[in-house]
Amino acid sequence: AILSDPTLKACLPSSFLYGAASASHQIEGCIDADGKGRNVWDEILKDKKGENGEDACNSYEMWREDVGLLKEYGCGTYRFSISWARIRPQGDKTDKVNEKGIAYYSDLIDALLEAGIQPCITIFHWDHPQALEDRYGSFSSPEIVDDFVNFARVLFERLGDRCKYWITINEPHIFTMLSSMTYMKDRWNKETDYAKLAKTLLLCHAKTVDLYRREFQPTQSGKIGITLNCDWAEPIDDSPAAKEAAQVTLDLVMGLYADPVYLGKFPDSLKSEFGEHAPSFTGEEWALVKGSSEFFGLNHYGTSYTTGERLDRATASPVEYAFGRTKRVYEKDGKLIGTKGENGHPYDVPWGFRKLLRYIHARYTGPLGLAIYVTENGFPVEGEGKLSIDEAVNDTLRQTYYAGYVEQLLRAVKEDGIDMGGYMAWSLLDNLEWVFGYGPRFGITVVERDNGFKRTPKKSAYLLRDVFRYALGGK
Ligand code: GBH
Repeated sequence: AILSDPTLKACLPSSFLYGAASASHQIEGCIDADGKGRNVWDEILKDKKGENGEDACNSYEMWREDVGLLKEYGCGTYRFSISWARIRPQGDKTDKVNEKGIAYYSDLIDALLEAGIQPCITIFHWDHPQALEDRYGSFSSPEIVDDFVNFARVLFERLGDRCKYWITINEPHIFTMLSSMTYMKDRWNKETDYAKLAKTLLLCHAKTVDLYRREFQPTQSGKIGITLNCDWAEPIDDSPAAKEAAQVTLDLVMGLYADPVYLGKFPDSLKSEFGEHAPSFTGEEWALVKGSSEFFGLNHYGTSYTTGERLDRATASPVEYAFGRTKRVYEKDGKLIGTKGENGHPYDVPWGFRKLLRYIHARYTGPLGLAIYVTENGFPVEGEGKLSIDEAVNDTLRQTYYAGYVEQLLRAVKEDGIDMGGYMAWSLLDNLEWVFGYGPRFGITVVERDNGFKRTPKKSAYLLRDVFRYALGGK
C-alpha cells in the first residue's frame, strides 16, 4: 500500500532519521568484562541462567556486525543506550571513569559515523549500578539526581563531540512499573511511589538537559530530550466513563511526564488519582522541567479499549495502579482489536498509532513547533522462538505490522501535517526482554544464541528499508 501510493513517495524531509534501536543490558552480554560494575538487572536475573543478560546478543564483542546490519538495512540512525556500570562501576559521581567502558562506546560511535549512521544515545535505559541501589535505594532517593547528572556529564565530555541526538531517560513509566515488580518490590507503596519516582526521574532528566544546554550544546550543537512510552487508549463506547478512563490512562502513562516537560504543569486528573500524594515542584524546579525536551521521543506498540470500569484501590495491583486503575480490554463485540503478539495481547492496531500521533501533535508538539521521533515500534510474533530460522526470517505478521504502522506515520506527515523527525524500529536484534527472558522476539534480526550468536536478517528488516527509501525519495 505504501510502495504503490505515489503520494507517499518522497513525502519525508531528507532530515528524517530512519533507523533501529536497542538497549545496553538487552544486547551486550559480557557483564563482568573490562571493569564493568554490577547493575540492578545483573542482580534481579542472577538466578535465571540462560534467561538473563550474561551473554544476551554478545554485542559487547560483536558490535561490528551490528553496524554491518544497520548499514545493510539502510539505517540513517542507530539508537543504543549506555551501560552506566561500564562507565562508572559504582555509579556515584566520585567514582573513577572506567576507560575501557568509554572506549567500547567511542569505537562504536566512530564505526557508525564511518558508515554514515547517526548515533542516537539513550543515557539511561534502566540498568543503573547495583551499588547505588545498595547505598541509598537508587531512585527511591533524591540523592540519585546528582549521580545521574554526573554520569551524563562524562558522556557529554567523552562522546558528545560525535553524538547529535541524546535521550536522557527511556520510558520512565515502564521503568517505575518494572522497579515495582523487581528490586523495589518489597518496599513499593502503590499509593505514593509512582508520583515520588516520577518527580525524581523528571529532575534527573531536567538537570541533565540543563547541564547539556549550559556547558555542551553551545559547542556540540546536538538535540536533547526524553522518550516516553504510550499505547493508545480507545474508549470502548460513547459513555462518559469509558472516555474518562481513556483520558486517565493517557494521563497516568504519558501525561505524568509529558505535561510537566512540554506544558509546565501536571495533568488535571492527577489530583483525583494521587490525592495528597500528587507530585509537585518548586518554582525553581519548574523552571528546569518546563521546556526540557527538544523533541517528543515516543515508544509505541499497541492499543487497548477502556471500559470505564475502575479497579478498587485495595485490590488493584501496582501495575494496575500505573494505568490509573482503569480496566483495559482487547475485544469489542466479540472481535479482537488486532493480531495477537507473544504474550497473548492483541495489539497490531495502526489506527491507534495515528490517533496517538494526532493527540501528541495537538496537545504537545504542534503548539510548540517540535517534532515527534518514534524511538521504538515493533511486534513480537507469537511463538517465533519455537520456529526454525527460515520460518522466523519469514516474519509475515511483523511485516504486516510494520507496513501498517509506517503507512500511518507517512499519512500523519502527508495528510495531517504532523512534524515527524524520525522512526526507529524496536529492535535491531532479538534480545533480552527483561523479566520475560528471551521468549518474546521483537527483533528485525534473528540471533542464534546457541550458535555463536549468529545474526540473520528477517524479511521485515528489508521491508522497512524499502518503504523508508521510497518515502525518503531514494532509489
Ligand atoms: C519497551 O518497553 C522498552 O523500552 C524495551 O526495552 C522493550 O524491550 C520493548 O519495549 C518491548 O517490550 O504483545 O502485549 O506483550 C515498553 C513496554 C511492554 C511494550 C510489552 C510492548 C508488548 C505488547 N513493552 N509490550 S504485548
